[in-house]
Amino acid sequence: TSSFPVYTQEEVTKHRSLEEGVWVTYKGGVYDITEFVAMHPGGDKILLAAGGALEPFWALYAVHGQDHVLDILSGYKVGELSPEDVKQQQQNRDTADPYSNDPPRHPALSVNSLKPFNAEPPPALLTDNYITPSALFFKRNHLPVPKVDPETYRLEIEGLPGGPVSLSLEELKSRFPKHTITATLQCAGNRRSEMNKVKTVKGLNWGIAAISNATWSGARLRDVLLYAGFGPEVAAQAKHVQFEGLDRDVTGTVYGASIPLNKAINEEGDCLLAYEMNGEALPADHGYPVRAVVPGVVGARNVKWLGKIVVSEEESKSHWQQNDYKGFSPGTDWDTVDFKSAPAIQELPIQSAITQPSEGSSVDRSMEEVTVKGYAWSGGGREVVRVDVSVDGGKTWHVANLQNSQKGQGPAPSPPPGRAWAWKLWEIAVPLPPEAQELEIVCKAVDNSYNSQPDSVAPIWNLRGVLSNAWHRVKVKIDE
Ligand code: MTE
Ligand code: MO
Repeated sequence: TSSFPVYTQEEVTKHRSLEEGVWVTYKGGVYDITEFVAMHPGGDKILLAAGGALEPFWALYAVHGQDHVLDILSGYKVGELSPEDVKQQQQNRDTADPYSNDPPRHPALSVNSLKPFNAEPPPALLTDNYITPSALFFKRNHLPVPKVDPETYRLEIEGLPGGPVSLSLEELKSRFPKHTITATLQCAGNRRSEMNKVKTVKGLNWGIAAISNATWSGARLRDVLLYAGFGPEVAAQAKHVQFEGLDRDVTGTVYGASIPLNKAINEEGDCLLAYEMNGEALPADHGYPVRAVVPGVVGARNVKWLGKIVVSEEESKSHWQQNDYKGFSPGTDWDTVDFKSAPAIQELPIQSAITQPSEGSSVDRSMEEVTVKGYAWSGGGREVVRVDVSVDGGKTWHVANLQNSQKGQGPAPSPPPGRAWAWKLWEIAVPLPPEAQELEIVCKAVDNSYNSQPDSVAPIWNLRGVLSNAWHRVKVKIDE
């Protein structure tokens, strides 16, 4: 039994402003979060829940439903919700799960968050195939998967002199040549868990597999923009191409991002409005029926369930372009961070990681060598030219063998300069050092601009845990 007063929903509903107080309910409790909202810039999103239940919001942003948030909330408890109202809420909830349209997923995925769905494949599976099977491709959704009817789907294109243009899926497929590229997508938060070990960061705790490689087919973004009226007079003014998704939050805000105009319009940019992934229609989780594929650029700009393209002098105004997916100094904290002061991440830095063996596993001394496998990739179309592997923590190094195609198919021809969009898998057998009882396996990659990875995490730590690309290290025991 609790000592808190009991409130009806009607009473709670009266508190929905900073002046009247901001009350919310959560699991039958009533909370006065006025102080919390006033203290937290951006906490105003929570005002939308004011006077009502937090649950539908946490269903949308389940990643916030973490223990520390519950701890914070408990400090603001002022009462209990009346039992009749609790029952009513439960009934509403059962019929209003915004995630009820989400597709089934492969059980092998390791799930970081269910609602929205975020998951990565087990590292050892990741590098079994040069092309990641779509079911195992990492999935990064900020919102529920929208239901899109291919018959009524329209892609709107705005910001060009002839006025808005609207294309059906059929038109997108039939009016423009179909172009196919192999491109790796990587989330800005890949390997965030390693930053978390240095000092807590905000975001999904990704391991090393928020990266995958697929073939993508569709219309060239360039062809579609030219068709829609892009010309020299636009080029003189516009600087960005904005994308809007059809996925939306409870307030109707859609996912959005933008890329530089040059990347979108350049013949060698290879940007696609993709309707196929690995030779099949895009799966629901990957943007059915159409997504932007912006090769060499951070996952966040590869907008899924693409509904609108806007050619503009300005970047996307979306939260994810303006106030997220930016890098900062290790010295910048949540009190001092100014998101306006840093550019939005576009091209990603050089990256590599070890997928085999796994941390804490062991190798048998009688094997005499250890086989190490992994992936390497760089942003901006820069080609990985070398991967160095050490089994003694970085004292001595060996050069790994690079693979740029599916095994058994022979090496693919080298991509044209500046257009290496796909990762390389690598592998090497290193002799076991005679005296060692434990190995510290390390990898680092080099791209054709001779960019290399930093040796440790701390100097690149940042509060959002993005751009985590230090040498990857894995400790393995030797069984005598
Ligand atoms: N597009 C929409 N419409 N909504 C999203 O939540 N997530 C972005 C991007 N495009 C997202 C989106 C992010 S952060 C990443 S890393 C990639 O999609 C992930 O693509 P995938 O799920 O196909 O791997
Ligand atoms: Mo991402």
